[in-house]
Amino acid sequence: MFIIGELINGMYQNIGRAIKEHDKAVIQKCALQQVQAGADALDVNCGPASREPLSDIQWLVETIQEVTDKPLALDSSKPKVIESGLKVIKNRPIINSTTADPEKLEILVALAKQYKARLIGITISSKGIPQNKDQRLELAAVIVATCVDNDFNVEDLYLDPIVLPVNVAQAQMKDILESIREFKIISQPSPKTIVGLSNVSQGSCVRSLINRTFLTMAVAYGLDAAILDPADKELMDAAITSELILNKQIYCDSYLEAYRKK
Ligand code: THG
Repeated sequence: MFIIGELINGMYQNIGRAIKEHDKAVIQKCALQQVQAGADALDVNCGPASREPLSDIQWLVETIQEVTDKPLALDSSKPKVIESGLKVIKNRPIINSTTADPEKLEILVALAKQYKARLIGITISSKGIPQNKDQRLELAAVIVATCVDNDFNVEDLYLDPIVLPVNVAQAQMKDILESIREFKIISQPSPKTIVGLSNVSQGSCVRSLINRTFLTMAVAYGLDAAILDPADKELMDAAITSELILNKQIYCDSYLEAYRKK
């Protein structure tokens, strides 16, 4: 499972303040904490309150790169902000994300090609968030087709069904899980799949349990990657154990420690 740490997001109060005050220590500590907890990559999101997202994202990228070489996922709904981050990124970038809107898709697939980035495609269009599996698949097919038409390697595409909070969209959870399985059969080779996990428990009070239960189920449906809180040790243990059960790792009594030492 490819883990992207979600904690460098201006939506968190401490991060929002650190961005505003250019407090490098807070960002660097958060980056290292996530890497030590097992993150393979770090999401970088200036948050909704950023007044200067074009320069804030560059400051974040440069600040994080001083302490880690892990890949960074530039998380913004604005292609201009992503492009700004791409200009200063040293390692292979991840673009988070494009929607299925043709205009946005063309711009971001072209940027992904230019910067040899991996690309996250979320199944949202100008009509909003889909309400069922068929709508998700339709949008996923649009994203895959645009990648193929532009010679962008589909194996570098991560499709995201957009996880909704279980407390408001309980009836959609099964469709979201099944979308993960069906995204994989849209093309050969298959695109990869990803979720923003914490969305599922927003507004609920037993967040950690809901997060790890959903993750475990999503892994069973073929999930390849997740944006999550790697500081949640029980969640990370569940992710590792899910893959063990699917025979993606060899069992030994100390498999958790063995995985963490990898
Ligand atoms: N898909 C993709 N990218 C994404 C998401 C997605 N990026 C953003 C988000 N969703 C994933 N990251 C988070 C980060 C934090 C939370 C949820 C998802 C979260 N935050 C607390 C809350 O809202 O309750 C904030 C707590 C605080 O303010 O301190 O839950 O789906 N591709």
